Amino acid sequence: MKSVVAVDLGASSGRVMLGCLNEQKVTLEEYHRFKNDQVLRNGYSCWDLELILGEIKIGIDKVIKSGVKVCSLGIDTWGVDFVFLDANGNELGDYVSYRDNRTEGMLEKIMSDSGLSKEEIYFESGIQFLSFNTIFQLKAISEQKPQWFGDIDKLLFIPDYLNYKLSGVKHCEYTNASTSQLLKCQDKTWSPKLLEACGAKPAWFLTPELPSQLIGNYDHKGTVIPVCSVASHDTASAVAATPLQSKNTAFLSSGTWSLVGIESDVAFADEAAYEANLTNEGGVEGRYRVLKNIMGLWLIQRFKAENPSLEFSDIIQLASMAEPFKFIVDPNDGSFLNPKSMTQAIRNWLIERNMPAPETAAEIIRCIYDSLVLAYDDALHKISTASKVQIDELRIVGGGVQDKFLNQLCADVCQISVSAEPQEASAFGNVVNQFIALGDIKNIDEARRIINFSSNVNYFKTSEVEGLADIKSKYQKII
Ligand code: ADP
Ligand code: LRH
Repeated sequence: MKSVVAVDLGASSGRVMLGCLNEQKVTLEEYHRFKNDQVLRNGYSCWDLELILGEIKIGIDKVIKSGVKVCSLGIDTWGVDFVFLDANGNELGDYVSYRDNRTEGMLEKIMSDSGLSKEEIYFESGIQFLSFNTIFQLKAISEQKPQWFGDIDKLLFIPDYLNYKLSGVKHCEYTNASTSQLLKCQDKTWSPKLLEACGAKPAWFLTPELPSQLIGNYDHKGTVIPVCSVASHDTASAVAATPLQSKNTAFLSSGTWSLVGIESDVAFADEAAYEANLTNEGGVEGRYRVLKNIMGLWLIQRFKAENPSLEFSDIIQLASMAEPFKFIVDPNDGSFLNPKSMTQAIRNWLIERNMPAPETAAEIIRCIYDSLVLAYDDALHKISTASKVQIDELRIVGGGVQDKFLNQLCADVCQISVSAEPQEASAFGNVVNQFIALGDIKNIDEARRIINFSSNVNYFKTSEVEGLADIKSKYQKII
């Protein structure tokens, strides 16, 4: 049996897991879990990276103390965010999170200053427009904090930065870098014109490299553990661990964000893909993750934070009691990205459009669930139309697989067969990427077979929803 440590940082929590490969079965054991809350620093919504690094070390320490021999460790995190280093390798500026509103209006500013059109940016990068992509964060800094640009030697994305803090090695991993909207989609190298458009210098960036590489060592009080660069975008690791049955199986990575998409050997970045705002993020083995970001269970998380007495089981029970499809919002509206109160944001969204608003907790929760699954259905249609790939099955992975009500609603509204598992998909993906680097698993196809064999898969068959066509056309009118 061989063991590796996977550090998986999601927007809601971080975990340190031990992954073991034993006779073609891979298992995960959680050693440490901690909350990941944003903090306000100098007026910015930031990640507490010092605390996160401390928690990662605590987790690794727990594994080492258990006496297990660890062959390597890997880190995956959310995308787009980064840290600047000066020539001495010291951090510059705050660790600002993608939920900070500093990027408002930056697409327009880039277009007017650089002369690039929205289409040109899309066709070059193949990446969907999300207000917080790295390209817009860099433009925001060049406008609002140009002094931060003065001393920059390197820009490291969060997982590369954490690897650097553990090993001292600066590296750039491709899947996370791809979320920046600064890479050329086809050749996977930095785009000089997109870098220039946001005021960044090519010298700040290291060459993006495919995952599954041992890059350095972490010396923990004399115990040396090799550091592996895995598919360091958490969604790339989650998709790597998704046992897709065929090219016609779509994935839904269901966590703080809901990422709905397909895996493809080719990118889709033409007119149709632009119209659908599809993204072509980097995947393992140089593949593409053709997907759409949906605001996801963040909506539930924020509602839950406002109602701390409610457990997830209470939330699911309340949802099942409320009248379905009575209140529907566009869950991807920017007003839900970081509102003070999610309840109020949902109510306001409807009131501002002269529509009746939910009153009770059950109605708010049901509104979130219904709106999310309608967004999944819309995304599946758009992806299928733009890629011309027929989608006949959906595999759900991530923390959301625990929500059987949501999985069933998804099968019913999308009218698609759903299978669900693994729950800790990003950690599994992280682990198998390491076993590939160590030579114990041949490739991702073999890894997926092992993961499927190791999981207790749940299946959700479609059932009929009364008036579904009308409900879907109502959704199309409001988005
Ligand atoms: P991330 O990695 O983005 O932090 P996760 O993949 O851990 O997110 O998923 C978190 C989500 O999983 C929560 O927001 C919640 O909706 C869902 N979840 C977590 N625990 C439960 C549970 N016991 N029952 C139902 N849903 C759950
Ligand atoms: C999910 C995720 C997603 C986006 C967002 C910023 O955790 O990585 O794929 O990139 O966070």
